[in-house]
Amino acid sequence: MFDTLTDRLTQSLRNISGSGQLTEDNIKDTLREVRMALLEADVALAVTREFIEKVKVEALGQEVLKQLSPGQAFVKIVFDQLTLMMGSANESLDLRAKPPVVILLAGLQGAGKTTTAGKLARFLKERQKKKVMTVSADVYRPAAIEQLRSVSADVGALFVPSSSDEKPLAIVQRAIEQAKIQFADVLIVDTAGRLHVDESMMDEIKALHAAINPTETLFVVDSMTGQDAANTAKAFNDALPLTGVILTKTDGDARGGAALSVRAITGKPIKFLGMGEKLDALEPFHPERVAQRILGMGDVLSLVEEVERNIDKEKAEKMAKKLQKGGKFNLEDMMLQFEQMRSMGGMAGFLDKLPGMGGSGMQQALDQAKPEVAMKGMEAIIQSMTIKERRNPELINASRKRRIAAGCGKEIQDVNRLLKQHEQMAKMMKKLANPAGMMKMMKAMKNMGGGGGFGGMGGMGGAGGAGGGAGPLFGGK
Ligand SMILES: Nc1nc2c(ncn2[C@@H]2O[C@H](COP(=O)(O)OP(=O)(O)O)[C@@H](O)[C@H]2O)c(=O)[nH]1
Ligand SMILES: [Mg+2]
Repeated sequence: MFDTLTDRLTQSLRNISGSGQLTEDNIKDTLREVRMALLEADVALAVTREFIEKVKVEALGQEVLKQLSPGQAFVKIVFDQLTLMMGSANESLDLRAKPPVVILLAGLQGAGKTTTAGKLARFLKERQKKKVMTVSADVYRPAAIEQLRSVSADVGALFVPSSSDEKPLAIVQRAIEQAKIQFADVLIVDTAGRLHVDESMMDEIKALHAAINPTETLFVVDSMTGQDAANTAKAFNDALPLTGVILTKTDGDARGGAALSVRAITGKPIKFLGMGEKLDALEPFHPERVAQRILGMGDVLSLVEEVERNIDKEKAEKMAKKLQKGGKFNLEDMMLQFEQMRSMGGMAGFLDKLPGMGGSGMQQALDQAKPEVAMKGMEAIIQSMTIKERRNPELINASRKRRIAAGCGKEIQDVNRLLKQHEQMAKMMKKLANPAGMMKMMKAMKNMGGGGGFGGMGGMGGAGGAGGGAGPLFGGK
């Protein structure tokens, strides 16, 4: 997948040379080449345009770190935008509903629905330990029902027989009853496709959808049809509330236009990739990994990350020094703490690195407390302050609070809460900053034995700071 695109992009991206900042001038040619490469990969024109525009805005608005060449910085920008274009993070199936969770598969004939039904059944059974049942509502082709029976048997899923003289709706309602009786966790419904989008097919699947109200409605589409895949996805999405897309036959797709366009055109996430005819050839879709595969520039990307990590480390060390000299922990420092926490994969990522903290109980507590959301809210408040206020929180009187709250769409109480949390954090920092406190922390960390885990944390300043931050964040919830 993506071979041609990778070749083209790699070539053009290596061409930005020289030093200093990215300018209209030094990115012009490369942007043109990236644009050509995307169009050749059969990415839709509108999507390509928007992509190029975003890359341009990012590139011109960004200060290139002195440790990087403009070319390297540009690769990172293209990578970030590619990832964003495909949806930024993996979106998994929603299986939390009361069982049986119904998954409806829709798509044109030959797209790979029946094969995908088998693959999904296998995936859910093996990876998520679900009891899976399948049923075919494809009453136009008796062979299609037999095909689903056969793949279901191969992967060890329960199968509800159906026949071509039944109505699709009656079949599915019967299957839901069966799923309840046999305690299936998931029911996968395979449907009939046509060669083209036509009204009667749409009406049939719309009625089916309305009657069974599935938790997941997945559009299955052949990636080799390029931007047409994105357009058919749009037609289905206009008719049905899709919850996601499965791209099939990506093993035969050298261009990748569908993968790049679907999200932008439909607004719906690609959830899986079909990568072969066999029933184990299904992979959850990870935009970041796919973007990396497309760019094929793992070396440059890890270098950029390394440089960014070091910059964070320097900032953290500077802050630690300041605190040790008796300097105050101000709101700018608090923002830095948030950034660092995020670069460690957020609160959950941070706790995961601590032995004994990564368990599912902790994860659940975190899900409920939503520290990431709280953090975003606090950052918004700080961003609404002037630099002077960030450095001297004591200046913030009632009228300033009112202005700050209005500036970020929050309430005065939120500003008060943030200031309180800052105060607690500052106290904690003061304790950690004196040599005895530092020693205590270091010893505690050694005892936790988290050697590897702390590698990326950027020295004492980073580690101590993040640990100190955890308390107030939870306290405030
Ligand atoms: N190479 C490849 N072939 C696939 C993939 N998914 C499905 N197919 C093939 O595509 C053809 C049509 O698949 P089928 O599941 O019957 O499509 P349906 O009409 O949508 O149910 C079959 O020959 C499958 O083996 C895939 O990910 N890779
Ligand atoms: Mg089929």
